[in-house]
Amino acid sequence: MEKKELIYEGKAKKIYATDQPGQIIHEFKDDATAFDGKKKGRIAGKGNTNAQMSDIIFRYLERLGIRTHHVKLLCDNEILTWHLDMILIELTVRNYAAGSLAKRLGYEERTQMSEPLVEYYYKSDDLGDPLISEEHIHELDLASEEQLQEITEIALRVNDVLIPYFQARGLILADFKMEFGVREGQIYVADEFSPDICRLWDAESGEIMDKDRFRRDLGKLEETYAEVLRRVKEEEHGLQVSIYISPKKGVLDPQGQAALGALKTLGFEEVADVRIGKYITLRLEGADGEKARERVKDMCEKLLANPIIEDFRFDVLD
Ligand code: AIR
Ligand code: ASP
Repeated sequence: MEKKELIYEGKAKKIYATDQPGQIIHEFKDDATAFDGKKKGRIAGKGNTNAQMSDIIFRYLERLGIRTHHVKLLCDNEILTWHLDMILIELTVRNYAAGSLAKRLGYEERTQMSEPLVEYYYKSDDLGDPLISEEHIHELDLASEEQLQEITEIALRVNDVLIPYFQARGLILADFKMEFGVREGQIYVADEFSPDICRLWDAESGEIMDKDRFRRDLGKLEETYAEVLRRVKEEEHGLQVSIYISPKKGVLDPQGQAALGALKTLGFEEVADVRIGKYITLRLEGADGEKARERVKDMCEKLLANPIIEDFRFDVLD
């Protein structure tokens, strides 16, 4: 595959044509900008992190049945993607208040949203990507009603799968931005998924692990991007298994009984039944699908649970 002429240069990426019909190359730059390009700088290694993280996350989303423009990683800072007709909407999903939302509505930073909050912005550098309503989208004819509904559903699904994904890597996904495009009548997730387009907070220390370090001059830029990539890469391979074990109904559960008694004493009279079990996580390497489920069942029956007195169930996620 041949890299051909430069089609477009943005703030953080260069886009090249290729000799493959309908496919383009995104070269991720180390350049960083913020506040509509007013603040400029460079973060060594950012291009590599963002290309490789996008590759890993887009492949993960694809495995869950979410269509993305991603084709493959070409080298440390380049990905090959499908060329899309871009929808000129930037959609954000926010689990916690931060950045422009905190400023605009007076939220204290890190206030948790009661449910994921979706916002739409008009993708226009000249206008500074302003916040827009569904009515604006309709009036500007940026997307049909069905397309708007579909991109909203995709973004919420991505949020649902990436919250636990980052949680398993010790990171809280506070918010993110998504872009979309159309190819052969279908909607695809576009752009990238990296610390440039989302907010990630360390689950233990609360430390900021994304581009806010640049926006707010917090330092440790290279280290932070490298650390996020390290965490994403570390857990890339294999299947994530969650196993839930609880005492069978009717089996004596002294711990549960003790907790029930103690809860009632503390004034939680509404508690009628407590059963205390355990939660086990495993990662399987070199395993796949149905076979993996059989093996996990076997592990539960032979060792992890006691099938005579305990029930178990499990989820296997790739
Ligand atoms: N974002 C929005 N426009 C460009 C970017 N990168 C991302 C931010 C943040 C989320 O969208 O990185 O994760 C919300 O940004 P803001 O500035 O509206 O609070
Ligand atoms: N990259 C965008 C800009 O330069 C927005 C941001 O990430 O803050 O304005």
